Amino acid sequence: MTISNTFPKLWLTLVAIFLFVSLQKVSSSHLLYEEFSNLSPPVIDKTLLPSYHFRPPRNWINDPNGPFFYKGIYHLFYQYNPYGSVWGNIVWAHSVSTDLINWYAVDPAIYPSKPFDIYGCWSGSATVLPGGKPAILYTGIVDNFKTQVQNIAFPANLSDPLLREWIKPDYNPVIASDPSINAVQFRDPTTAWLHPGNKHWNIVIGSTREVGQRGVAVLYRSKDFVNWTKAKHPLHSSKGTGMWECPDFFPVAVGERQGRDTSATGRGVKHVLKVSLDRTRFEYYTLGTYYPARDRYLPDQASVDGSEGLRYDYGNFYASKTFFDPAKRRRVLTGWANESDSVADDVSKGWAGVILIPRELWLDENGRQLLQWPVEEFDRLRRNHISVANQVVNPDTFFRVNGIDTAQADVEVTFEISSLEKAEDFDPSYEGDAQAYCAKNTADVKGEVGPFGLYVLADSTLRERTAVFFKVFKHQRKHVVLFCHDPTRSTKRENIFKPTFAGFVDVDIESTKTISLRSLIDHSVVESFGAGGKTCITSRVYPSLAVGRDARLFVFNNGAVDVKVSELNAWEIRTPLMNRQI
Ligand code: DQQ
Repeated sequence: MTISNTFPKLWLTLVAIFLFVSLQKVSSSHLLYEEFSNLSPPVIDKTLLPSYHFRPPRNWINDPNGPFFYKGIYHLFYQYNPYGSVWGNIVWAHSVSTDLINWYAVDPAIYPSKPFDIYGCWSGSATVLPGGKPAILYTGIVDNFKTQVQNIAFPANLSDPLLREWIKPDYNPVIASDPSINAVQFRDPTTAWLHPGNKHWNIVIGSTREVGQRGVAVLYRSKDFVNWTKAKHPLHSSKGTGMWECPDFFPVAVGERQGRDTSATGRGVKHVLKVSLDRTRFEYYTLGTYYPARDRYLPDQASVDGSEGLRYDYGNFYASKTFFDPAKRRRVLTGWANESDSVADDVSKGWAGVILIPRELWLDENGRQLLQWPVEEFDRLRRNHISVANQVVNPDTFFRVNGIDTAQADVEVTFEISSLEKAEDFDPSYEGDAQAYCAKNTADVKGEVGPFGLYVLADSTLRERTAVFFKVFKHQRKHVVLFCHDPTRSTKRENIFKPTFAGFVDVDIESTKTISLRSLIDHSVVESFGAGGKTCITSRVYPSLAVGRDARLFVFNNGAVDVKVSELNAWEIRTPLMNRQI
């Protein structure tokens, strides 16, 4: 046996021993495994490493931070552990791109070095000030993790389009909590917007109040971006939702796909408030109206303001952030997907976490929800196209989509339902809880209209497969469409968390009888867009057979009525430039 053969095994044994004795602590929303936060394996296990989703070559990442566009370049920062593949030692790593798909890494922009951030540089946002100067507001951790403050940082050299160096002025922190705020639950400042009346800058910071477990978006304002004053009332708060992490507040155009600058207000826009719920690890958003005269945001009556509310993504998607892209006049959304394997797996594979494909985001013409779609630049990675047309999938059958490798692929398919007559009645006890329904009625449970959809990352025998599917029900003289990700058979490996995720799809299936699906498949990531981006779901899966060239794609129908694939287009996806250091 050679030394190089022995080394990884020794390493794994060490990891197992450490894990056994590990004491895990909770630091903010992230579990802190102190022993592992500085452990990096000698060799990275790339078997299931995503190829085209944004990641550094190794180690842990979480929240996307402060995306913005400057002098022709997109900047993306993210929470990064430079020393290990579990959460800890967090810095703002920094990458740059001209197309949001190919990325170069530059040195971390912000890292603990000053009394006002010595225990950590946590999430925050960027604002491009008039005249084009970007500013970052981020949360600094002080006082032995017991206090969170807000700091500012500016580029050292504005003539460098890569903005490699950032300066944290000594007058930081610019915002400290006051006695009315819980100092350990006070973080993640938003991008600022200009108040249309008094021209003050406004931001909100996520927090919570003990009484009523109220999630709070604390409002601050400033004339000069440096001196900030807390407003008397929060911009918004909601009972029973707990700590609001990573709030995001921005306008969307009514009746138009084009994005709006974060400071746009007034007629022709609605506002969106998104929060990430520390308690459930899901996000929700409301659509509503911003009243600048009262400094308040009020969600529309129809917009559920709590953990049952609308989500960008009903799967593994958290700590998201949008920015306005002035180059293409669009609002772009970035989000983080965590791993769902074990901590021991993450330590031994040497990497954890991905940023999902940036999505363009706009208001649905029905005004009831947002729509999302991968940014158009992503399509440039497509190669080796195959298509299928007008293929009927009879009940209890499936067929393989041949001709391309599908471990790294993009699939678009439109299903046509032969008849809705037989649709089952929807059990009202699942009303508002698509996920509970799909957890019980997985893709293998035979139905009437569906389940039908795709098996992705499947092996040739279908022992491993992740099902992405729809099911249609009757409900109060209408039809209800359910969209699910079922990874319960995604791997033969044990000790992998395989949560089923699901959402309802707001479509008029009676009149169209068709529904579309797009799935981006990337080794251990499945990111799906139902009905043109009305309902999105992301899952992390860890196949052991359906790996690399052995990964297959199938279309299936486990319902009792025919479904036709009116059109299916699939492409292999090229690996883009992914964070080469410059
Ligand atoms: N992650 C950051 C916090 C934020 C949390 C720390 C959300 O600022 O609240 O890494 O994932």
